Amino acid sequence: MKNLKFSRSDLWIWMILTCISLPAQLRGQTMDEMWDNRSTEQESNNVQWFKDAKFGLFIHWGLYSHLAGEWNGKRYYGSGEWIMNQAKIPVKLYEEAARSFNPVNFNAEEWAQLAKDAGIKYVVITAKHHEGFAMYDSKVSTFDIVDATPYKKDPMKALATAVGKQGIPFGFYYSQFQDWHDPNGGKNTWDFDETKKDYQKYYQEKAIPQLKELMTNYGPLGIVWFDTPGGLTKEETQRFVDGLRKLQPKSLFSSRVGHGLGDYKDYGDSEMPAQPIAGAWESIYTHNDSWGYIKHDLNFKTPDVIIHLLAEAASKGGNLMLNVGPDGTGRIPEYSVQFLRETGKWLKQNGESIYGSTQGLIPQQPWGVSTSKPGKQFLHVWNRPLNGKLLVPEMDVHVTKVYALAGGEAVKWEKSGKDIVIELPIFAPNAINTVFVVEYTGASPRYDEQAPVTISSQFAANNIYAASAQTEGNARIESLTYSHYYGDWKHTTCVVGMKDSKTDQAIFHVRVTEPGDYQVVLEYACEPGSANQEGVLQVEDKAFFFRTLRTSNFDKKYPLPFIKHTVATLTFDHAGSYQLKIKPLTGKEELFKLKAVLVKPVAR
Ligand code: JFZ
Repeated sequence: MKNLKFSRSDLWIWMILTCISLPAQLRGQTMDEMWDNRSTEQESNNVQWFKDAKFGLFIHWGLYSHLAGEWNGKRYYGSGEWIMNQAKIPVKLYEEAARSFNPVNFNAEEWAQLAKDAGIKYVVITAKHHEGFAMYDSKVSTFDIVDATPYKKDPMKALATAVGKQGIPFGFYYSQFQDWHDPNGGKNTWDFDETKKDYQKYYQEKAIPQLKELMTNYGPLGIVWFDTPGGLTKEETQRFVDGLRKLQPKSLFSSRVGHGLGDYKDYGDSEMPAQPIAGAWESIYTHNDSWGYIKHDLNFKTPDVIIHLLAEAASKGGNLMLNVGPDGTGRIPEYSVQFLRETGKWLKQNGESIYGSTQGLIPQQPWGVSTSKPGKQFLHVWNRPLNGKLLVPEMDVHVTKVYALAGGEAVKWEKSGKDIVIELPIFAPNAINTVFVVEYTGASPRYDEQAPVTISSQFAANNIYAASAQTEGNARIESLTYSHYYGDWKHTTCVVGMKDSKTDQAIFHVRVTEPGDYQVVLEYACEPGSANQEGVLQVEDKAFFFRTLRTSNFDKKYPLPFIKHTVATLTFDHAGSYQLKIKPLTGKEELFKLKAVLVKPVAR
């Protein structure tokens, strides 16, 4: 450890922490406690800029980027920033890797310009990830980019300055508990004995002093993005937060500071809530499948996927923070640069429908999603109805005009009962997301969580997602988490727990806009122990029987494959409301994990 000059605030913060009495190892949080997914207890009073920002850029850049997903000639998959853990690389060897980390291609102004061009409204970069390596000039540890590498400069200082010049709020990610380099940091079980660790020593001698450096020496921070909390009780976390807040009172702390003490809520990695969520929250997504750079991970989300994710998050009242993983030379991958720029072009024309918006007034429709501003409803259309008539259901307002956001061309519309029907102009069928604006006067209609799901013959498929189910008995809606490789988390919301034919069922309330013949497809995962069980789909007085087909066991360390199983061809005799009821008939095990019901018009 370097000789530390202690200022009054250092001592003050340590005084707070030294009153902590219990041995650290008695305080370890469980994995579930660590992934604090509860909403935060209080919303900071300066969170409005964050709620309006909508689109952030996450940057995972560390010594792991230099390893690029390879170690000792072996390729690793999943989260590149976890390679030290995955390969159980001893600290000594990991320190040696730093000697060849020299990001000479890093250009802070280029990164800041890319953020600007992409329509990014805040930037968060990893100052110290779980590997324990500081990407900035730390006086607390020599395991940092200035002392341990030939680069010898502080890229965080350059980036904070360049991003600030673009007028974009800047923040640091800091892993406050996991530190695989420090003998008292969390979760290095291959070099150190977890039972002998003194987490408080780690907080007092590394985490707190480094956070103090970051919150003192890099200008105003919009965000401090904590991650994987551990080793502290709620009271200790409160003191930790109170101590740090003194340094940057306006900075927002992510919910992963732990114990619900953040200023806004972060969802799990690459997780989107199924329904609109009140308050300030953020969905974070990798651009490919890894946060940190992996040279052989080229599964980059294309601009349409990015723009749909952004619109979906905004339609539910939240933000999307999309990650890029620069390589060990300091270059952001070319596809990330290109696809971010294309997203920025879309935002240049349609940003009014995203920035400063709030959740949509109607749930997701077969054509897309909606976002709101006072007196305006923005319709994000990415599935064009075959007949060119866009149904905006149950939007009972006094419409004053309807127009295309890009270009402002007025479009024909009519009121039909409580619905609005818009004559869509011809627009490029491959348009990623065409936004139409419905301007209206009078009170905004309330969002109806129970609104029926629209089924229309004008779309090749109408998706009824599990989150819209009314569940009875043991049936419940759950977000299932799983990965493909390692730490590359995926989440799917399903109806689970249906096993008792007498009590359990999922009911989907739908509104069919055109009578006719349709096929019903159940999309589900089915464990081998649940296979070959009978279930039934009931629509009015008709019953459609099916027997479950096995997919695989559910294990969060492996992919969770879903099957699309056509169980019925049926006729809706009239337009209007129906209930689709799904329940188990025979068997004692859970019927299946139902992801969605797809209703497809019979093509003629
Ligand atoms: C953490 C890190 O371990 C990971 O490397 C990356 O930095 C990511 C953004 O954050 O991973 C997590 C943290 C929380 C959850 C899942 C993965 N969670 O709450 O489910």
